[in-house]
Amino acid sequence: MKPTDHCISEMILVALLLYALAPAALFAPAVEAAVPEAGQVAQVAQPSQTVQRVRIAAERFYFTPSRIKGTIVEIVAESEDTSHGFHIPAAGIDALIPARGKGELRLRFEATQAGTYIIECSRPCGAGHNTMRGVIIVEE
Ligand SMILES: [Cu+2]
Repeated sequence: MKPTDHCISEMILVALLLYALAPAALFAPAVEAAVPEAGQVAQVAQPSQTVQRVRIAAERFYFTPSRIKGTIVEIVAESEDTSHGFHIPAAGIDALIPARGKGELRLRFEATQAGTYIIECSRPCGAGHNTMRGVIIVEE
């Protein structure tokens, strides 16, 4: 046996030992991250079908963020002051965002076509109520 042969067989042995002793996680496929957690909706392959999850703060007279992108959007909205409305006329959605400390609104927006969907406050909340707006932008 030549010295190099000896070296190579030793290296193979070391590699096998490392493989056997290493935690299984090191060799587990990275696919696990793509598995939806409980309660999460499985995503369809097309990027336009990706589920966006957005937390919105409503406060006289703003939605923050007020500009949201996505075809399917899971919204959790909470008020920082009085109750507000969450109205998307083009999607037939009109829901109440309870006053601060009284809970949150959860809803799912699912666009059937691309476009800009206006969000407006639908509960009179003060002098700037009519300017309390936002948009959901749905790209093709
Ligand atoms: Cu309002």
